[in-house]
Amino acid sequence: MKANTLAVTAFGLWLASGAAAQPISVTYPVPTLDRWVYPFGGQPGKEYVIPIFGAIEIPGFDDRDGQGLFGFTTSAQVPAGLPVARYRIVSATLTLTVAVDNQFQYDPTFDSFRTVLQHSDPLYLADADAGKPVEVFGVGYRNGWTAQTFGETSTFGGAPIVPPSEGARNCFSAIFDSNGVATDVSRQVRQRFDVTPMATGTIANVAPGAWVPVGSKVVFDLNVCEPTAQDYLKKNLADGQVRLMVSSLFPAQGGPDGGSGAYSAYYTKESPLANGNTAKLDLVVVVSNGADYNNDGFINALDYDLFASFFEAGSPEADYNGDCFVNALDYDLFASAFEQG
Ligand SMILES: [Ca+2]
Ligand SMILES: [Ca+2]
Ligand SMILES: [Ca+2]
Ligand SMILES: [Ca+2]
Repeated sequence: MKANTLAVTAFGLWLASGAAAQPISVTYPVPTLDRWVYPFGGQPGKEYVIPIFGAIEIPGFDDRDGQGLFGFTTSAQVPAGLPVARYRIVSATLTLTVAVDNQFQYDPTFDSFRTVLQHSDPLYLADADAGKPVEVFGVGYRNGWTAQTFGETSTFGGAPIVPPSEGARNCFSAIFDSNGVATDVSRQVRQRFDVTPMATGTIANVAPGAWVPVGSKVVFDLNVCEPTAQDYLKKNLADGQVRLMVSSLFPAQGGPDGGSGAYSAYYTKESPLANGNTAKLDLVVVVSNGADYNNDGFINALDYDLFASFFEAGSPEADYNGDCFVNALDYDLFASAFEQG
């Protein structure tokens, strides 16, 4: 009986404090998995470092050749399994630590695929700044693999388009359409299209074009305002894990100047030197109760009034779909959820 009384009291307090869902901040200092996605990795998932590089227009290899998969299990702090519309990502930041000293030049800005074509190619465009950006994407899968089945040590790929490994990777850097369908961008140079990543890595205290010291933090502040990125991350939270793929067109082979050993590499959780230097994810998310906007357990006029007051104020609490704008689309989505009860 006493337990019941306590429960009723707690519920009463919760009722009295009914308010819009508040953002929660979570830091994941160590990934659940980190994995070099490279066809010739000897011990997938167990590497001490993950080198990120390209094999530009080299038959048998993807342009984005050495990629890095980073995963973080989120379900203990952010409840999984809810309808995706219940999640809103306010910010998401991946941080990696550079494991090699002065081995690549810092480029914090977009480079077209045209900058890594051969000089003789009619589409070739000179790179306006030294280095290539290091970029982060959502993760796509092929050959029946999914985020649920592909693990840290799973096999790299299936049957290649061109042997030994072109177009074959089981998980890849991807862009997504409005339905969440993934396109592999690993062969974007030979397929001739530019891509917009979720983020480009930035480094404090290193000037663009400078060689990057070991231990530098590369920070990827994900563009959560971009709807396909927001949707990807919502689905990830509903699945209970956030997975990101880091890749770059730094040419280890190929490219206009034949490639070089100038590319970046990052510590993994397996590295003896990784203490405090593993991949880290910082999230700020809102988990709402849908149309029960004041979280009092009922859907009624109080919810409509609360949403409308935020909407009229143009406040972020009324950004129902998480695209960083408060507009008629949000009103429609809320109204639809409200009507469905
Ligand atoms: Ca690992
Ligand atoms: Ca550049
Ligand atoms: Ca309510
Ligand atoms: Ca919106």
